[in-house]
Amino acid sequence: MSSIIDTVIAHHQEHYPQSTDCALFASPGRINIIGEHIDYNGGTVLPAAIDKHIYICVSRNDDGIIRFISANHTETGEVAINNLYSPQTMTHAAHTWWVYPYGACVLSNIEFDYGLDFSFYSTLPVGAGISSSASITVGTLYALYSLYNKKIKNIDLALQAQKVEWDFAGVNCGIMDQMAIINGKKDNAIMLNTRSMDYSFIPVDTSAVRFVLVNSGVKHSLRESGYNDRRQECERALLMLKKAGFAINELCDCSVDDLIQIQTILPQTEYKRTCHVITENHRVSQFAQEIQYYNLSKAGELLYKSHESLSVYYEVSIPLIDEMVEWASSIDGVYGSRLMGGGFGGCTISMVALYAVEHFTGAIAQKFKKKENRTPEIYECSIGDGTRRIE
Ligand code: GAF
Repeated sequence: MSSIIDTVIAHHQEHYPQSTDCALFASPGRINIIGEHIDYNGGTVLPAAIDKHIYICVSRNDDGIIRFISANHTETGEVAINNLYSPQTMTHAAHTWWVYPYGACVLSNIEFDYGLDFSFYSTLPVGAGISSSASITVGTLYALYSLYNKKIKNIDLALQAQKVEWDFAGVNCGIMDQMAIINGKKDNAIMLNTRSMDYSFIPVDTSAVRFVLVNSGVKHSLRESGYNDRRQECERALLMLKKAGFAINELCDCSVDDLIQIQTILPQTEYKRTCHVITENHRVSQFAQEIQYYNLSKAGELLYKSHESLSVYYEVSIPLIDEMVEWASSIDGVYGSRLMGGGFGGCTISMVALYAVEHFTGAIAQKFKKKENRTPEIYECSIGDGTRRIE
């Protein structure tokens, strides 16, 4: 840890040589073990924070300007504290990486009485579906509240970060990523009911299994992908079902048994989306049970089923990711594998027996290289703590 801290602080001081004292925060990315595209349908999801982070270093300045620089982007951003809300800045920021920390500054409602120099340093790959945007937003909000000594509940901070995505980045995302990032706990997944926002921790036995991500290298952007379309399709399906007499508030209020009737009501596209949502919600509770009793093969089967549903019914996969899941299923020691996150690219997540991790990474890389003529990035994830201050 200490070498990364030194690197991050050195990076900050190199760009802000006048800074004497800086506060340092770490905000993790997240994996989602199961429960995809149901966090905006009132479903229960099972994500976890991981040991890859965006580091946020911040120091005060006397020029009344908030600056954003990043080791991972050449473009820099700045805005005067007395001009934070200017429509020009909002429009300009919308297409830059610093839209997230900027949106966090605006929505935090903090009355800035001095400027701030922010620097970001990421060990989280961007566009891989491991939530770098939620990580930077939650991390910036956390840093701001900490600097200004303001108390905020984790849930309220998560909701503010979600609103940054909605209002500043144009992505109508659910609440899973923000809640996983702020509430993360080492070696535990978070079973989150996205309607009540209640959650409990589910221990993950890291001496038995590992979650391994393989990056397709196809960048996924929620803004440009069909993410918002999927959300609208679900909203349409919900309206139609309510009109047809279903006493429900969210699609996840329906049970798997309702699907026979639902098929007679909804047009094909809306039915397919609903079918994924309802069955995925059911799979999450099944998965939690199986994993609790160490039925790893049965739990893994549910991951394959989740993938099939995402691909066939929710239509958010791409041929390369379908192939990657297929390859994973042919490798010894793999319990299950599926597309992870919003889809249309990004990573697969595979649940692999600890003894087989090395074999898995070698074998999948070989298959990938043979097909794509390039070596994929592979991340062996440890489950870690949520956003925190480190110095
Ligand atoms: C993205 C979104 F940000 C989440 O809210 C969630 O909907 C996920 O895609 C799909 O499960 O990560």
